[in-house]
Amino acid sequence: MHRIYLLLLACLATACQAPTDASETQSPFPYTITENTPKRTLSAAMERSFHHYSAIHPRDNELYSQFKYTELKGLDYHGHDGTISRRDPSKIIFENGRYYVWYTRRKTPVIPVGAKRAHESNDTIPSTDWDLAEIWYATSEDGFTWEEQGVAVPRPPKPHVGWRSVTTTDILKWQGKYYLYYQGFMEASGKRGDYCPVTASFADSPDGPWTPTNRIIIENGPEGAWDQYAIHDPYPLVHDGKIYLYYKSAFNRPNPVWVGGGLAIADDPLGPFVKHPLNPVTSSGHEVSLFPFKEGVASITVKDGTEHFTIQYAEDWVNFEVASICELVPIAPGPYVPDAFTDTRDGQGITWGLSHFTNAGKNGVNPHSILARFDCDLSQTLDDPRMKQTGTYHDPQVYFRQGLSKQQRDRIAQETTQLQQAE
Ligand code: AAL
Repeated sequence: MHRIYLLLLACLATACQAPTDASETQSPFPYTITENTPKRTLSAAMERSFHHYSAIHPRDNELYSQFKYTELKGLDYHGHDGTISRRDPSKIIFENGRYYVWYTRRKTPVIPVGAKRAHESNDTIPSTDWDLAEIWYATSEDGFTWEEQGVAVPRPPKPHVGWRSVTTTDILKWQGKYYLYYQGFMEASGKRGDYCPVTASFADSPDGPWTPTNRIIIENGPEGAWDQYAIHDPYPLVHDGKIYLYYKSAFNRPNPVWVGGGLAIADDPLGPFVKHPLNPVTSSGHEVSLFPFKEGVASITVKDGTEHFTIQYAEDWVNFEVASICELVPIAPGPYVPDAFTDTRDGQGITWGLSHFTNAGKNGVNPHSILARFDCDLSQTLDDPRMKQTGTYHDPQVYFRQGLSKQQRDRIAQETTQLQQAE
């Protein structure tokens, strides 16, 4: 009996091994792909192409897109001297015949000193680009020219949550009322870290007036938890008759920092929000941006982590898989999501939104951020082949600007010297 078990185990082990050489058992991979091609023994890469992604060619992948950018008109940046900054745009909504967006606006007499010098900040000197900031809003008839309407949520007086800075907001429309969720800083960002909880304000109109709750809506995690310090980028959507609020936290310091996304769910816009036991539900990205797509939710995964610059998809709104790999992905995207609050089971996707650039000051001089518009085809309804191409060609200067440091040049010179000496 023992011998049979060993034989069975050997067969099982062989069958489970990834095929390394099927050449003697199958014809060469065909020039023209047919419906039979995916049935052959495939390499790992072709296995992913046929069985992981939704289409074998980016052109046919509804969750792949290029991104096109347009400079906005109508917003003043004081000559880009660094004293005015606009960043971290919310989702965009369409109400009263126009588009609305909310964002972090900093207007300070001097430029930020930087997180590392946060101890030098005070009531007028900001530590970071989002310190001493407020939530402002703007409207637009066409999505390209925007008119700043004014402050939506000012900084509240001490000791209310957000007295130091209110930043990085997003919008929820729920049963005819409007809610703004945002980071509420109680100390200058950078003093201990970029530490804050999330609070909220509500209004009967997108034009306000906004009533602050003056309380924490999404608590920091317990001591030792991944989200114990930072609850960033609150991003609400409506699903399954509830508010699905995604957020970001950064963890694992002082080891290599991880940026991950969490999910908190509530029946009422002001909570209580219950954090998902599988948090963090995303492993990469930075700012949080998602949209309902078909029966699930898709996420735009920005610049950090092993799966940065991907569009991801979770049919269950929790477990995300990479749906495509993209380039020039918008930073801090605030998309126009027509079905963000409709509790849809057939999310239509997105075609545009606003994002930001945090290096608007040239070469680090006068650091500040600007808002910009992005366009894409991550939509079931749009079919724009020009958005589905791969291979964006940049001016060579774009590459040359990512130059070697002095240390890297020295290392290369040393390697060359060692080669010459070894001859
Ligand atoms: C942004 C967001 C949060 C961070 C800072 C301002 O990109 O992730 O809002 O706190 O940077």
